[in-house]
Amino acid sequence: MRTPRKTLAIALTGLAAGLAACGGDDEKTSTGSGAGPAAPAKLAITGSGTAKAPAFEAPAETPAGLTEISFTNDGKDEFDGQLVRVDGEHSAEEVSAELAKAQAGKPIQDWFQAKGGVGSTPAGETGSVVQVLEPGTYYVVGGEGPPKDAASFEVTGEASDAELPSAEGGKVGAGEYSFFGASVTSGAAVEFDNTGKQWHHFIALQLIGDATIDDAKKFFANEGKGKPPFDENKGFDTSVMDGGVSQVVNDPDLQAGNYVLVCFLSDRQGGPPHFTKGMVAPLEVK
Ligand SMILES: [Cu+2]
Repeated sequence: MRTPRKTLAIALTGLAAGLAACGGDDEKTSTGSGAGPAAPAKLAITGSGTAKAPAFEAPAETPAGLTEISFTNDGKDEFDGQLVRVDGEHSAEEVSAELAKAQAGKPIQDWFQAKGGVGSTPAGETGSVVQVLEPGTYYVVGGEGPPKDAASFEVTGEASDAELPSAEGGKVGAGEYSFFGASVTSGAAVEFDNTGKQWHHFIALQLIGDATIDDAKKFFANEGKGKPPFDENKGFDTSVMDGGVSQVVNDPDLQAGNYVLVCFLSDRQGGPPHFTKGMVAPLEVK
């Protein structure tokens, strides 16, 4: 099961990720042309170890364009496979330093871009998303602490104007500072679209019984003290997406019911977390 409680604790301090060193092997697993909606390229990322010290592997390169990104968690705990694109040349150590700032809610350098990837994935399971990848150098980060081994890869070729496939389960958007789209369908792919300029993530927590959005707002405003109005074992989260990033999540862990959607991130320039600025909203899963 996913553990939103853990996600909540991590997310309250910023990006749920850390990075210590660049490693990974050069095994190539990507295929496909990367252009056109009919045949997305495939990018397979794996994680191992623990949430506090995860290790990641990724192919050395993958073509730009429409890409199905899978993240297989061969580790012992649940953690995510977050993609970070760096503008220019930046070492794993520099990426790690920016992540630490993000966790502290401090201003982040422009070259550090959160580019989606796969959200929290239970040990032994695989999650996948479809995105349009732009060229550049990427790192895979995730978990709760500095990875034992991070992975980096190149997205090669020209920028693509490919579009995401339509998602049968519906679409949810995010901007400054609200969510758009109040209902999605369980058991189907869902699009998550950041139309804003800030980074956001989508965390959905299933409300218990008659609990309301106001109960959730009070809980978050009270820094998560007391009994949560949502089920700790029924939730879903995306990776962190900078402005303009969107993705189709192939099989989000959303069961029929009423959820609260929340973003715990602060602006890239720092400041209060977004749930204090309006990013707490209802989501009906049908
Ligand atoms: Cu946000």
